[in-house]
Amino acid sequence: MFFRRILGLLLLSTAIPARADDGSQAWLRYAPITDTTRYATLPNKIVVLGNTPTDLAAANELQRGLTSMLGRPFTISHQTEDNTSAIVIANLSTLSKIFTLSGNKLPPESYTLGPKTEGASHRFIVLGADARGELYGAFHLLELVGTERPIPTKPTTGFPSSPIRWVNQWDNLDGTIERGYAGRSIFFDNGHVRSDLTRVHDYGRLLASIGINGVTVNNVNSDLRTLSSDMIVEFARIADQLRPWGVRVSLSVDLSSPQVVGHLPTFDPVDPTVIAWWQSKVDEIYKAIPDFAGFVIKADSEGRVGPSQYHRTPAEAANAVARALKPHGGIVLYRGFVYNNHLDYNDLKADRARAGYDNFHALDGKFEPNVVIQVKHGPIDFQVREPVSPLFAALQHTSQAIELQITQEYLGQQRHMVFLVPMWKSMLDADLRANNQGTPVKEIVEGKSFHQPLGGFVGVANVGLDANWLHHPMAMANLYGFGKLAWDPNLATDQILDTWTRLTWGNNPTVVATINELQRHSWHTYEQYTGNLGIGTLTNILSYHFGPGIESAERNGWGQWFRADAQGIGMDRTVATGTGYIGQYPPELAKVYENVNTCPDDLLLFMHHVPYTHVLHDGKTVVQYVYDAHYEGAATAQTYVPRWQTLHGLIDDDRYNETLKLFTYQAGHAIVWRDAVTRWFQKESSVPDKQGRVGNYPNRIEAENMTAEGYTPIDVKPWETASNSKATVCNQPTGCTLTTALDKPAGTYNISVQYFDFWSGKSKFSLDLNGQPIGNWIADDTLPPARAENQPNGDTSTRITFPNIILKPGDTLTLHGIPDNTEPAPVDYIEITKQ
Ligand code: GCV
Repeated sequence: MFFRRILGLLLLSTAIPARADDGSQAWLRYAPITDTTRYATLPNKIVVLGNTPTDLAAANELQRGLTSMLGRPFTISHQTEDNTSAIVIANLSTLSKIFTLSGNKLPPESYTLGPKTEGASHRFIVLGADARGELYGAFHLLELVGTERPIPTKPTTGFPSSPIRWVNQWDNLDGTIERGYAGRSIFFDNGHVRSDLTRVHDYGRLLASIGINGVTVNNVNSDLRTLSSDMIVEFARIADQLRPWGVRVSLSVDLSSPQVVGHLPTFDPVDPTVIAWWQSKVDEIYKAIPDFAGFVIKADSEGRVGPSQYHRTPAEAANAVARALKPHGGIVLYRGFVYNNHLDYNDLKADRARAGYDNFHALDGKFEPNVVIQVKHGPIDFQVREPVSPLFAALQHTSQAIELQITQEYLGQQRHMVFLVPMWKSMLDADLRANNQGTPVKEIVEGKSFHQPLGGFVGVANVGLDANWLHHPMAMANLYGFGKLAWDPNLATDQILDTWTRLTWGNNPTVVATINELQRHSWHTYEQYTGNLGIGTLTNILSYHFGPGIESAERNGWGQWFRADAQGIGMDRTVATGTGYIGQYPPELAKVYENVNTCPDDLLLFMHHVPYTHVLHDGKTVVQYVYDAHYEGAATAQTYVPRWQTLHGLIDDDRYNETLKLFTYQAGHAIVWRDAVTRWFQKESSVPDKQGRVGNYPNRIEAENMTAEGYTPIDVKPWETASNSKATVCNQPTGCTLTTALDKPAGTYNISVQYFDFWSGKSKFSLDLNGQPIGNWIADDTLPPARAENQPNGDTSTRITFPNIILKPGDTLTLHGIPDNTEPAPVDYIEITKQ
């Protein structure tokens, strides 16, 4: 008896392990909450008045979520007389079955939540303007319970900011995803729609829970078979999966389709045969997909054909397609991302940033009402920092949607944690001062500023088959945050973050505070170690947009230039002496940017060419700022692992370990970035780092300076992506060794090995101290994430660290490497730091 009590006490005092979690439920985990009493007034019965798949989805979701979170069974009934005490799910038309509605005017897709008590009957009403509104109301109620917040005590209404709240997926029909970093497509495989669309159904649920109402399922670089009759039948299967969730399918289409698919001699958008083709093709689509949302069009951009081939304008092309969609209620999202990628670097007036405005502003007012121009948030391409696109202010008679990128193409590809809501908020809140009035971007795209009928938000999501959708557990905050901002761009960053964290990781205060704090500044940190002062992400833009590759941006036709030379750096975009880009902004804002003294420092190098010694508002020179920011950012990235480790045991092991691995990787890669960028600036500017850090690494032993058996040194390209610009490689199948004698004072150290991990092989490594093993590992990470990369450079450089190693003078350290396939067990350096 006594022992049993002791055992019981022991069991009670042991933390209950969190349940296993593969991340697939994201923020819809419905984990049991601790204080269920405050929801005691929610009746156990759910009465759903309608019978459409969306009505039922709302009821099932409430049942599933409330049962799981509150730990008592909820039942679903369709009997209206059963509603004496019930949660009633209804919309404006179904509710009239039990109540007389007087003057209910809910905007489309909105909801009202609240109790309604009459005598002994206690009802909690989830009233949607329509079926989608019911669903959004149900998810809102579940969110309140999941975050342990009070539920409404009087009717509370929620409504979306704008009608377009879409995600784009850049999925190819073969199953790959352009700029996708979380596995293969959930939609396609091997040229067809997948037979098993379970994940698509689950994706619809996730999207509905954050108010998204449309998905463009295929890449904007559209496969030319997209509009073939066979494919349309297949796309209809995707639409069937998403329909219950109120999510409509749209397609990216290539403007040459009338010619390629329809076999017409032309695709000239004003040709009558082409117009007729679009009409019959659209009619065919609506037969298969009655709620089809419309088309996204990328044309005259990055090798895609377009109306310019026939000397037609984007308006003529967009309108031809839009007129075909109009009778069915469909829309065209025509992308503003039209630019020439063969610019002349020697032309000092050439400027890619000008392209959006130059191509579209004269067309303002010439588009059909069901055309929306989809504008990337900045004028270049989702860099770590850009000004907001001036096109938003220039289109005052045209509906617009802002395109934001959830997939982290230039922002660490879901191997670095970068919480993007603060960046998006800065774009949405940016006040362009069009017509000398307050015109924040969010109000322009909502259609408010210029009284446009349509508008909204498009997020490039690129989820994949990885169980947790985006690969990095933290990255899901971006998908969630995108939906929340599209619903209400006035929501505060902290509110979005805190809600996501609670729903995803639980309400434990330590967990919530730690994760919120990790995420909150992560964009700033990433900016610090990848590209400062508006210069852009200094990544290899000719390759995977992942690791550092600084000069790749210069001297080519892509126009992501920063025009560095020995004296200075930055694009002169002024009206006075530069490309004139600044003149595309409304005058009040242009005046701020034009003057180097009033231009905000974080956009300085985007707008101006300045000497490296130009003094910023905080008193630092440009070059010293770059050094300091990189050291500070990389140092912050080193704190992620120990901060995360404080959560061990407080969250499930699966997601704990997955995140720990990613933070460990990020810490190492942040150092690769730091060293590459700071060394490059020091070389280019010839201005040394005042703190003497750059190029001076006293704790490093370069691999090429160690005693080698079999290993040979090679030059790394670009030079800045390896320490001392060299790696050593082993071309002996049996393996090679690097040995060094240590002269460290006796003590406890961390030993890090910086090596390169290619896709093409799984080299084996082991590290010995005085012949005793410290550790061994296999270079089997799939880095860079997107594709195969088989060179030592900033994409493939990675590190492993062994902590708590006791050293004394005279120790001998030996690294063994065994190559695999075409990966020659490449090594950069070993770094030994005091614990
Ligand atoms: C889908 C950038 C990306 C491309 C992308 C393009 C676009 O250039 O690197 O992968 O193509 O933008 O948005 O169309």
